[in-house]
Amino acid sequence: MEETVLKKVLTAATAAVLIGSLAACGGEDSVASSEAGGSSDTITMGFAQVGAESGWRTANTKSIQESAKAAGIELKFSDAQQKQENQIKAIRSYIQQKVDVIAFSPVVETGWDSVLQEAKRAKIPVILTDRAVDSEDETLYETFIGSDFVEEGKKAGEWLVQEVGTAETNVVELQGTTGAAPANDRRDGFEEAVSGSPNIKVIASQTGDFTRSGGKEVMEAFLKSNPDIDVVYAHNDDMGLGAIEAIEAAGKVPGQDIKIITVDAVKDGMQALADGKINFIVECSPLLGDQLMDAAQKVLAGEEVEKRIVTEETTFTQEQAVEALPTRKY
Ligand code: GYE
Repeated sequence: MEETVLKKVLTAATAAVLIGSLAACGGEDSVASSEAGGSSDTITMGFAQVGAESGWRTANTKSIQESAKAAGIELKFSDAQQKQENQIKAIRSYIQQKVDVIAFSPVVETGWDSVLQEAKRAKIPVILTDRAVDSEDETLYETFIGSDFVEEGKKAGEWLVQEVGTAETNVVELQGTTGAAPANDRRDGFEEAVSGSPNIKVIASQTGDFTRSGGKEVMEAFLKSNPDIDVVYAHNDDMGLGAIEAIEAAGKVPGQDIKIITVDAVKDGMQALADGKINFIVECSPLLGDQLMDAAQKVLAGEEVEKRIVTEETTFTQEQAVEALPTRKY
């Protein structure tokens, strides 16, 4: 093919890709609508998401987008790629755009006061979903909708205490993102539950950043330096799934040679539980969209909302996972 012809073909192909991606941007699940600020009776919500680090997060994003659409709320959505500075930037831009309400899931617990004060000064109410901030000033947000992560950690620890009885048990812990509420609380709840069992020892603990690749990498290192691992406690399914890969690569059988406890109960985790590779999962529901839209509508109508809305959740054994899988929504 002649050079000029090739160039033309390539230009046409690039244009097609560009048009395709622009069309995708304007699609139904789109980030923003074109109407900044929304019309007077349409609520506009700016939502600053943590990232796309896990199956849980994907399900959570989908829930928020679907619920916004169903409630007729215009959603401006941003993904912070697990970086606090990106979330702060997104919140500032929502303030500038004068959205009606800001919602976000804070990647870490600390360091939010000044941006939340900016929102307050601009009279834009803020709703926290999924993760908490540790601010002492509770007037900086309207409500916090999400799970009780300490309780989740306790359920994981209580199952282990029951399971191993008095047997000497070495646990390695794959922690969530350093400084994140679910990482801090799931660690604390678990520690509390096993504190009366001196036979259960957490021999190593490190962050895997809530990702599958992080869980795999940390588990590989744990396996190299600790020959006697009995149990993995992973703060989410994805890190547990990464650990399974590392355990199998080391020639051991996950679920048998090394038992695995995780949190979340997303589809892939539940499948591994049903297959016998994970031993116990504590549920953490990502379906927070409806409650969030409901709270936003109430706040903007001047109605009372509870300062803390706790998500209901359960736990799953291998047998329960087999039963629950066919009707699982996420
Ligand atoms: O458990 C994990 C995700 O904040 C509860 O974040 C959420 C956690 C969830 O990455 O999978």
